[in-house]
Amino acid sequence: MTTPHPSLVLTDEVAQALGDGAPVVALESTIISHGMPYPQNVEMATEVERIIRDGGAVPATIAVLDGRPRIGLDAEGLELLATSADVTKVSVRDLPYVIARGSHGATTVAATMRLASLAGVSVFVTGGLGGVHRGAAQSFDTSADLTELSMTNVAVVSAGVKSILDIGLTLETLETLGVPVLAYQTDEFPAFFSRSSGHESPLRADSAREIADVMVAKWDLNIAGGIAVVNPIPSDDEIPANEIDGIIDQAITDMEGAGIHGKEATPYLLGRIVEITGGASLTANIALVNNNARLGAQIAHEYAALTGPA
Ligand code: PSU
Ligand code: MN
Repeated sequence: MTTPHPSLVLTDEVAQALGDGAPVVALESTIISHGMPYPQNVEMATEVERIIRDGGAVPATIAVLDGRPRIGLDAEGLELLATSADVTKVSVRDLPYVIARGSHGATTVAATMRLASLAGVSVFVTGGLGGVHRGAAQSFDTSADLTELSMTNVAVVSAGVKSILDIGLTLETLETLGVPVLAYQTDEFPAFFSRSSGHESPLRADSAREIADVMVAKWDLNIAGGIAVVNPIPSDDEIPANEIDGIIDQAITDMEGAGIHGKEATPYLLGRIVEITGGASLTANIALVNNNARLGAQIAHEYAALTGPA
């Protein structure tokens, strides 16, 4: 096993599981603080941890509290992330700053991957990845999540990317960066709210064991970087592309009208979509995160079985 970096604060449960080589699943916190309204955010965070435990793995929600990177949180920590206005959105570039100032930060996919890797956690469950924004040829807005996937050895389970992004350009960029994209039990790359994006997935996997095999093969060859596992939202929960697309277009128009850009763009769009759909997008978002948690626990299980105890 990797000895966790000494600057990290692990819960006893996570430290014990990592020491035993038992399955651990990392979870991000931007989705809690900047991705969903209260109280659904803390309910989602609590439920996801329960699903991971039911799946026989230990959940490790990651954030920075009082300047300390935390690997695993208690109920009080989750509540603080869900309610406090003092929690900033933290991608990798922001980590040194919140740590140096002793403040609170909710970690994005990129920052969560980096801290998970420093702790020795190889599987991470989230809702949606960041990617290449529409209009990126002008704005250059490409999420640091993609850069991080190119260099940090963590498998990230998501429901794909939503069409607030340019899905085609996101897939092109992942190819350039050498990131395997494995669609779970489908040939198509999923579009978060909908199972269908119109883009074929580069690769497909039909079981958690097949995904764990790819993790082992990649890192055994010292090919640095993550693996994007994309798991389509369950059919019963999906919002069909033809319904959500117009809503997303509207949210982007509203964002441009409000002059919002940079790190505020994604949180604004997520919030606006919840407003326009009258909460339906939030229900779908929670369902897909839960679905990803079930798969993530299985992958962590298979990976631990292949890599053995410490
Ligand atoms: N997409 C979602 N929900 C989210 C995010 C993205 O559907 O909560 C969050 C994740 O934390 C992701 C971050 O890592 O937004 C990407 O932000 P940016 O585009 O600023 O890199
Ligand atoms: Mn951005």
